[in-house]
Amino acid sequence: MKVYFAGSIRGGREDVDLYMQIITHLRKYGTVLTEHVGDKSLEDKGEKGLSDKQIHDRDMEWLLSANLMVAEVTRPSLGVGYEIGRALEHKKRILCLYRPSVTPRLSAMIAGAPNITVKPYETIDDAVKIIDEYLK
Ligand code: 6IA
Repeated sequence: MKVYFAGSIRGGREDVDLYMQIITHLRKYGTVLTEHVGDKSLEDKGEKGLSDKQIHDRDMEWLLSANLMVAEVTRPSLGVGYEIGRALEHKKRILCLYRPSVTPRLSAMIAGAPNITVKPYETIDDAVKIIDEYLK
């Protein structure tokens, strides 16, 4: 299985450690195409000098090849919202995870979208259980 993990980059990196923990769990199910989203030093590395267009086109190619999208949507990110919309358009399975203690009111365009599974959680243990249940 190929998993596309989406999490905020320019939207704010406060949750990067959590992203990596989720990615580590997702690896048990297959290849995570976007491990860099959980990489703390991504901003310093500057994604190996790729232009915004190169990043967009490469990520879209990965997204189209994925069987599943898992998005951590606690931190509002334009890029993550865009990726979710594109994944919906291509009828991908989409699981969105968010922490109500940080974001009590998730965007209606995510919370109210058809064909997206949206699950609140608080700890990494909760997230692991939700992912296992979803993929059972
Ligand atoms: O709007 P955002 O930057 O928060 O969007 C984050 C989402 O877009 C993630 O789920 C990624 O899949 C994708 N994305 C955005 N920027 C990048 C990137 N480098 N590399 C890979 N994927 C990206 C950004 C430049 C970096 C040096 C800060």
